[in-house]
Amino acid sequence: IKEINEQATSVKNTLTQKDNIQKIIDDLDDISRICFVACGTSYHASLTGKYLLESLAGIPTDVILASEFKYSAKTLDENTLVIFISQSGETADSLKALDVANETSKTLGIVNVAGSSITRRAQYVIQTQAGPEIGVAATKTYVSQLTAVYLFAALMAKDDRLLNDLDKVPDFINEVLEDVESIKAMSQRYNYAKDFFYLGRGYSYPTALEGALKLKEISYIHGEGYAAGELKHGPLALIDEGIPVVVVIPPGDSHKKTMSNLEEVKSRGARVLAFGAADDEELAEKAPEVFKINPEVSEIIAPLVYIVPLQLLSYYITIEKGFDPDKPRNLAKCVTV
Ligand code: F1P
Repeated sequence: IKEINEQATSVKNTLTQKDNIQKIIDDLDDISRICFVACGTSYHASLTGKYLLESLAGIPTDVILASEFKYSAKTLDENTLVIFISQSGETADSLKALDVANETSKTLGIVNVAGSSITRRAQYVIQTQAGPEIGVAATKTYVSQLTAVYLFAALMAKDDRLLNDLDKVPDFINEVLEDVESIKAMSQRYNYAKDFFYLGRGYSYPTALEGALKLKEISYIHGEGYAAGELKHGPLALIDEGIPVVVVIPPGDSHKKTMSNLEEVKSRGARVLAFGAADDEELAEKAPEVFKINPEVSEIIAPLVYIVPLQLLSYYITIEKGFDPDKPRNLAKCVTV
């Protein structure tokens, strides 16, 4: 919980890397493709990076799980930038992939632990500024990775508006943290569940995946994140009476379609927990349970803010169930084999 509560500071501190990131970008020419490689939570930060780089800068971007990297290695060339996102900088699969990528391509590490192997072996490094993270489940390092990725994409795209909006993120995060009692109350109503679904569209899809991962990692409840538009291609079959469905629904382009997905699951008896804008009247009317977030948090910056209540939800459900959120079974902070 200490690390969850430090997230506004982690974002603020990582925003100081803007000039360093600009220098890296100035040095990188002839990049025609970007390829992210990562594991776990860092993979979800990478997915957000893909959405940002493709939609803002128009650069074709792939996201590859480090453990599956070898199948893509032959597609790399000197105009590919391979970005390794890793909290520890020591994850074995990422290191193996980095050695391969270094042979053909430019490589950049976005890493939290200073002096770690990835920071030594990658050609460029962005150091996230979250400070040491002890909790096995990544929280403040995730928002720091996202901050670095947002800065990188906004600078690549020369998007001054997004750069300005990023400065407001620490305050938005603190507002969420001040409303912790609402999340505690929510956790008491849902800790009975054996399965949870998380739905999000566009920028909110990686948030759904990361929210579900946090739940699995520390509470041992089965949580599955889906792109809301994929619902009717399979997962809808699993929506049953009483099943909790977290819907990440910030204001913006995706809102209308996500709302129709919300109604679809509700009509099948799901218990909807919506995370949306405080002034969203339609949402207040249609969802029985809404966690309210500042309406100024647009869809594009939502991943940096909306993940915080989902982390808190997992944390309090875990406490309710009597488990230790800092020592999840079967998990290591860093996977070195
Ligand atoms: C990747 C990761 C973490 C997760 C767990 C195991 O590590 O999947 O996201 O929390 O501790 O490893 P890293 O490459 O980001 O250090």
